[in-house]
Amino acid sequence: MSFILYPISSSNTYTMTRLKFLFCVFLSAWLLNACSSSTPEQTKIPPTEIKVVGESIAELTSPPLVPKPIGNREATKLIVNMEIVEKEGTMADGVKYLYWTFNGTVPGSFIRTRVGDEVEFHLKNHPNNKLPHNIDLHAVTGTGGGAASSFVAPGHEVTFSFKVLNPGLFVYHCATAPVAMHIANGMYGLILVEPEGGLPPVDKEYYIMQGDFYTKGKNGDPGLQPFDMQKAVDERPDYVVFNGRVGSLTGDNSLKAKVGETVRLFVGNGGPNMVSSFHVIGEIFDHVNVEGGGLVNHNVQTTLIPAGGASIVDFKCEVPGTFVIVDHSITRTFNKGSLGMLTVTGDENKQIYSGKQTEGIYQPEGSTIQNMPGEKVPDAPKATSHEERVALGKSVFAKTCQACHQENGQGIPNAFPPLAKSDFLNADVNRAIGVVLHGKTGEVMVNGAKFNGVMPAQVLSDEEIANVLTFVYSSWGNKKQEIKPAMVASQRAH
Ligand code: HEC
Ligand SMILES: [Cu+2]
Repeated sequence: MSFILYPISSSNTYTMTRLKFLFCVFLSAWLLNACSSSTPEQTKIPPTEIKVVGESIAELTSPPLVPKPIGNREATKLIVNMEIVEKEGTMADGVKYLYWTFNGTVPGSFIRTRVGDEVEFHLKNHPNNKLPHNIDLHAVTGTGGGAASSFVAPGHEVTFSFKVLNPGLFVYHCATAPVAMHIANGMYGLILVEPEGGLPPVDKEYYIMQGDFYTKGKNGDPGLQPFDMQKAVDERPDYVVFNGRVGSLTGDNSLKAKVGETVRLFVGNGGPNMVSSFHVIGEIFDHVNVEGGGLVNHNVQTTLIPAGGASIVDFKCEVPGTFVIVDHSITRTFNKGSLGMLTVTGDENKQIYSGKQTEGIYQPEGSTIQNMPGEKVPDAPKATSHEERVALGKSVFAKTCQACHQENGQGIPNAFPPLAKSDFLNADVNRAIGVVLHGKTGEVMVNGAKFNGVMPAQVLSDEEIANVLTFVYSSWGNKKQEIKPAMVASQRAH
């Protein structure tokens, strides 16, 4: 947390002038000329009249990097050289995709300007490309954001100029028909327009852009995957990712910072369709330039980034750890790829975050006895017959297993495997006892379907485990076996 004033809007001085003016009008009704002695406010130069000094070539960077801050430099003529490249790349392990790119990356190069700059944009379409393209920059005031003037065939270059009038973080994208296809193939990026005097300094700045991808095959299907227009029309993406691919910001690619540093993320959403619920797990944004504009919000958990929109967020890294960057529309994160990481190194601060202090057993709803580790499990009634064991086991099942495996043992696809007619269960009794005793993680195949979840170890007595498994084995088409407490005891000893 910090409380620096945080304007990106250069209209703040204007607002102040107005307020002061109204204040004066109000006051002067009571005290004649009370304000007349004050010198006239230094009036802000309208952006259209900001003088351009000299000329320079824009520094462009590939994600997740951004060019260095503008700081106090005067408005200038800024030359931007952008090359369109159609090229094959990796969407995920074993999955290839033919990307269409601005400067060879998805998202395209980051462009950093300041209000009043006169941008001379050179757009080149590589001769090996198959298609014409163009660019629509949301920072442009003018028809099509430059699209009409920038339409360019393979092997050609076009030039157009614009003056940047509004500070903020803006998306650029290709706008050649079919637009959805050009965007879906990766043709988007960000252009930052800094206000007069620049943004408040921070220690680290990074560039992240979300995009949704539509492939002929399902998520994970290997090989070169062509674009699927119908899925795009239906808004059913197979991949929702940061920076063009699964894993662009994880492991070795994760963003880095040190404890004590402030981090600013320039976050865009290329879409073409999905709206992002942008969140960093374990951090709170100290400032958010809402929608990339001049409105600054504070203390924000999740910020909404529209398709074709952006946001600037920053926060201070107070404690070390891995902070997971997500679209909080969470199946996208865990099933479609929108997961990144920020690794913060440095000293712990136990006052801000203690880490794990104690651990007890927590069982989900419908569960049984809550025992602390080492506590004795209470005695359960002893069954004297198979039928009695089934009856007792049924109530253990209802209290303990049903929440996950469901009332008739049918499970839930992709989450909890079935116990009804389970080939895995019926193949090996001791293994099944082991699963209940010790829990289970990792991949498991049940009746031809893959599961990869976590079954917590069950805190039950030998008697109860014998009962519940006897009930399970005697129900729903399973192989009618009685499990004796001694069998459980011998597995427990393993
Ligand atoms: C919190 C949810 C949860 C609870 C409660 C739970 N399980 Fe499971 N169970 C799972 C998951 C998830 C798996 C698959 C684990 C994996 O992917 O490795 C599983 C796997 C199994 C398997 C092996 C796979 C199969 O379908 O044959 C058996 C047997 C089993 N559980 C029995 C039980 C019994 C009996 C109980 C109650 C005493 C129970 N489970 C309670 C979630 C649960
Ligand atoms: Cu294009």
